Amino acid sequence: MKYKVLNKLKANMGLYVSGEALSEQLGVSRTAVWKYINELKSQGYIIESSSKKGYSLSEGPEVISAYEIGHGLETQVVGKDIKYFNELDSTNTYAKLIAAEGCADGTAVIAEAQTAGKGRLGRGWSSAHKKGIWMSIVLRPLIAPEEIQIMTLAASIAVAKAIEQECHVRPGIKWPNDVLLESKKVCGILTEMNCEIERINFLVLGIGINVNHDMEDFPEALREIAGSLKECCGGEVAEPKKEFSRKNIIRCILAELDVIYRRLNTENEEAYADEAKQIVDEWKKYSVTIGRRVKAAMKGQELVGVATDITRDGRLIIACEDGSIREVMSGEVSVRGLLGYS
Ligand code: BTX
Repeated sequence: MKYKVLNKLKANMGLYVSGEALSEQLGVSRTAVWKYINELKSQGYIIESSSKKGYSLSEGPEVISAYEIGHGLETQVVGKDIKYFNELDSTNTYAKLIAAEGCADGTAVIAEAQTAGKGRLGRGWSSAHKKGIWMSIVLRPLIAPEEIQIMTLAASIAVAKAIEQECHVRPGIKWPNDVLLESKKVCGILTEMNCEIERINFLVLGIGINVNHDMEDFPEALREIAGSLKECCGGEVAEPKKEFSRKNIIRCILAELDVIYRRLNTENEEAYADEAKQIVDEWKKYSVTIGRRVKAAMKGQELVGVATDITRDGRLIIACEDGSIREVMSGEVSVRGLLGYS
């Protein structure tokens, strides 16, 4: 009902709607209307109240909520259930918890801030309040555990496409799934999996995107390598930079992932192979890794060479300086010229 009140106000943006009209049209008491208005205000909506004229919603800072993201979202699996929080330690940690308790396939967990955001390999992820997108998606794919990399490539493609749509720039993807703009890291993806030998019970795709950060919103140690959409494509320095809609970007990612996930989630091997090939081909179009000199840490060994391609299941192929050809499945790969590797 609260959102019915909101929709009436949205339909009359900037104009007053009387408490009486709202109460009559929605069939609730005026006290109930007043209660819903207060709840909406506490969520961040800017609503003027006048004892004579009623209530008026004005354009204010973007409000994100499960309702705002999910309303009108035409996905079939991904984002059908959205859990929204003002703050969590880590959306991945929470998502794993609810996944183990049996939450629906495609459930998305979103927080305005993370107090212990996680990066890969035990690293941290800086997650400033209301500046970025800190989101984890629970998936229960039919694919084998060793094919999981394809899902993380798919996630980075969904993020890249969402950035293209919202910011009208083309990002690059550093293997496996750092999304970069102007050589700065604007997005990181952490995939965690719970599996048996032959099947995945669930996986959690954790997506962190720096959206409306100014440089001072990043800890000092990150300012050389981290960037935000606002910093990288919000306009000239002299002008107030443009902020981007986190809601639109989230909705776009959920929609993209929904399509890819449903196509991949098939027991028909030919259809799966075809879809995986399309993902790999699409990923390569965004790659800022292939054809570049790379350093990779693998089982305590350092591989140095040129990244030549990725395999059908997303492994990076490196033509090493010692003449060997190696495939890297996970771990850290530095690309010369990017993020501090010179
Ligand atoms: P990563 O290991 O590739 O990147 C982590 C490294 O990146 C850090 O060690 C630091 O140097 C740098 N870094 C930390 N925070 C940021 C930032 N905001 N922007 C740019 N660089 C940064 C990438 O790991 C995976 C990150 C996933 C984050 C999401 S957020 C939602 C979900 N929940 C959660 O706890 N993690 C994921």
